Amino acid sequence: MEKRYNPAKIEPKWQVFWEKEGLHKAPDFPQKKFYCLDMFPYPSGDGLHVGHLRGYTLSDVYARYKKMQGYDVLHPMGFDAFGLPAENAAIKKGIHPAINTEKNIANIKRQIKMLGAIYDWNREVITSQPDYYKWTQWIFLQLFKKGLAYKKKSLVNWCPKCKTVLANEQVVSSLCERCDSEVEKKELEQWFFKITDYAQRLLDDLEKIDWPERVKVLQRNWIGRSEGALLKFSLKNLPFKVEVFTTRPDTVFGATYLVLAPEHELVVQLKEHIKNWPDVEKYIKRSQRISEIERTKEEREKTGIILEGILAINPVNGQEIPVFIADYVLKDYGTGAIMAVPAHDERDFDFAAKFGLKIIEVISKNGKSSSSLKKAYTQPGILVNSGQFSGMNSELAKKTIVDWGKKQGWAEEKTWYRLRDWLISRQRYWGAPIPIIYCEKCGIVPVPENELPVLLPPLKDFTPKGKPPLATVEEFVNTVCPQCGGKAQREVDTMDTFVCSSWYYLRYPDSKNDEEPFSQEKIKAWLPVDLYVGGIEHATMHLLYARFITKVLYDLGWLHFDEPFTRLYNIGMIYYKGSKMSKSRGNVVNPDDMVAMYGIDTVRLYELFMGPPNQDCEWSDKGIAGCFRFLKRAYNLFTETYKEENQDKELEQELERKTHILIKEITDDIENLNLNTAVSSFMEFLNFLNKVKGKVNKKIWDETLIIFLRLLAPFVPHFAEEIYRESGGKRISIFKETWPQYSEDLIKMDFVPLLIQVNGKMKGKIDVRVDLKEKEAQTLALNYLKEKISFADENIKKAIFKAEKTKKIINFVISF
Ligand code: ANZ
Ligand code: ZN
Repeated sequence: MEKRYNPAKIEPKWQVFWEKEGLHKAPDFPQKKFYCLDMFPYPSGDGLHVGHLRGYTLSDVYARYKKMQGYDVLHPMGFDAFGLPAENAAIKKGIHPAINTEKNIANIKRQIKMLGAIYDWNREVITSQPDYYKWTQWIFLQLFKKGLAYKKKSLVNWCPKCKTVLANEQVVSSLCERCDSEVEKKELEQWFFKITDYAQRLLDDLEKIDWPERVKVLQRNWIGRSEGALLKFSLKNLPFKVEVFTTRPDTVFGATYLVLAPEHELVVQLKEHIKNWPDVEKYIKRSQRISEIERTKEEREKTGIILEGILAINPVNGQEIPVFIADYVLKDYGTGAIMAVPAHDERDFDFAAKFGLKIIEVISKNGKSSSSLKKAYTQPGILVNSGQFSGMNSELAKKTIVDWGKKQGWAEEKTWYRLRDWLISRQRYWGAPIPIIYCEKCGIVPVPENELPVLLPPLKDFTPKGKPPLATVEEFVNTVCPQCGGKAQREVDTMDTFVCSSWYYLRYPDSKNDEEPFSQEKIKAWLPVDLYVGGIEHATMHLLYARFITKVLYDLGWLHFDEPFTRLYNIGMIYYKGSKMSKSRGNVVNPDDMVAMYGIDTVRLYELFMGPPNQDCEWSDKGIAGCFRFLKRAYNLFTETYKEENQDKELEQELERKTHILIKEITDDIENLNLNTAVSSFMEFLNFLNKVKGKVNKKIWDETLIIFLRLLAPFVPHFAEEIYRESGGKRISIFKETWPQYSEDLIKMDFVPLLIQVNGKMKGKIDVRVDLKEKEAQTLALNYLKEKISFADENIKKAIFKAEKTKKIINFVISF
């Protein structure tokens, strides 16, 4: 064995060995399975920085730990290779996206392999390859057959200069991200997936899964369930009705005007009755240029225009009220029209104040009406100025008024979801072609499954030019109808890459299957995913789409489960020199450099040691050097020959106890993914070992080191393998050894439960050491709370800590 710790010699050697021995291969049919998944990267040209490796290190520790516990572990990796970033990068460089993507994949794969993680590369999936996107197209067809994929005209962002549709993310304060021209709205036919059919299930089933509460909150808000009512207002002397969606039917007596979205169909239908049409038309044009986010900002100055000559009738009291169009009302939410109640809605209040409209108070705190309102009162209360309903509590009035309106035919209950159908078509080149054919006789015809994949044609010029790039390839477009054999044309749009990534976790267990997307037996053997690790930025889109596609395939009988990811863990971001680490900010730490300097085991250890893995952390050059020193010292301890000096029986006992405490701490920390505290425990333990060195019997010493090494193995696998094998380990690899067990008896008095409370209410319990100090208790409890419930440090007023003999209690007093 080398005298000095020399990672440059050790690490490549074991990586080659593991690969040669096939130690990372997952069986097709496991005995006891654990599926550990990372969010796969998209092959960016910038390569990975140390921030990306944080999650991959964490999942690898967990996967290796599970392996040592006797599980068969599936830990796969792949590339999310289609999509805009890849295409834009390729356009910029003037390299074809296929070539550019391949090059980037090679580089990122090299970097990931550097980590020495137990990925089973035999199962790799690359979404831009035909053997994968064939099945993405197959999934599209399943949805199409079920009526869950449909085509509809929809308003999209259109850049008149680049002549292309832009995603919302490409519109920066209503300008095109690339050329800075004003973005317009244009109506185009688009493909959608009907995710709205699953809104309620997507909401309900959040209860079934072990996910961070903040992700659940984000999904709940994104789905946005609102309970309310549809109310119909007639127009005076006209055969039209305006239907509005409201969550506050209790305020209908205070509705003093109506507002339609500028794009509402009725506006054009009313054209000949609108006396100020030219001005109205101008306003409509202008509002088309403003993004939805802009339009709904609370603080934005309200704009709008009255529809002269049009009056609506409030069904509750027959009052005639004016009708406006205004851009704070959105076309795609509710019915695209509202009853405005300025006394109880802030936006309506601002609007009414600006246009001098009537403000009628109908809800008051105490049941007495006040002389003048200075701002909208949005709380519940008692009805006033509301005819026979005055005096009623507003919650009860919601139901009572709707029941009354139901009998008279102008009201009905309605639950509205903010979630919209998923727009999946892109007028772009670098994506999976949508497998649809248009026949003059038969209309929309799906490509037969046995003709998949519809191959993406090789294209030299794929820059967007006003029509989708695929429309320029005649051999691609012109085809025959699979139904009647007549002339037909192919769909020229491609799919959103989120479709590719919505099902990739189903492909890994059977990634080479050419007959089916996956065999059901292999899926039964491996899924659902037991642990899914990735960034919080995917809280809504990707994670919601994946849940949706899983549910659809479950309903179709392809899957035996309807939630894909049993446990989710979010990795925090890495900051460096004060800001988020990124190529564009120029503050990137390249893992290649770090590996050259310290070796990968040090990098791995530091990635974990930096701080709680689910929180943002600052990279520190000193910190990583400290981890390197730890490994050097540990290496010396493991490799030097042990000399027994004077034996101390008491120390021997203490060492044994401390070792068992360490086993428990590391096991619990890995289970809870508190890997930073695990690394601290290793460091403390090493200090203790150095203190007792020579004073304990060699047998005890050796046994202790064996345990220590096994506990370290998932964290620093090359280091552990080197020492294990070079000091005569019996098995082919330390990862074939078992995970150490602790004796409850030995550590009994060392752990007590820490009860975690918020405002006196129990929120959870964790085991902690008897000698835990107040500050550590606070940190541990805070981490726990952040993971389990949404919890912000700012709200903490104080923390009260109590240490008793058999338990400890920490109570956070918070205010909102
Ligand atoms: C009358 C009213 C009175 C309202 C009141 C609120 C307070 P959530 O909870 O987010 O679903 N609304 C409905 N459709 C809209 C649209 N297309 N664009 C903009 N606003 C719209 O919000 C529902 C409320 O948002 C509805 O209830 C409606 O205003 C408004 F004291 O109706 B309300
Ligand atoms: Zn046909």
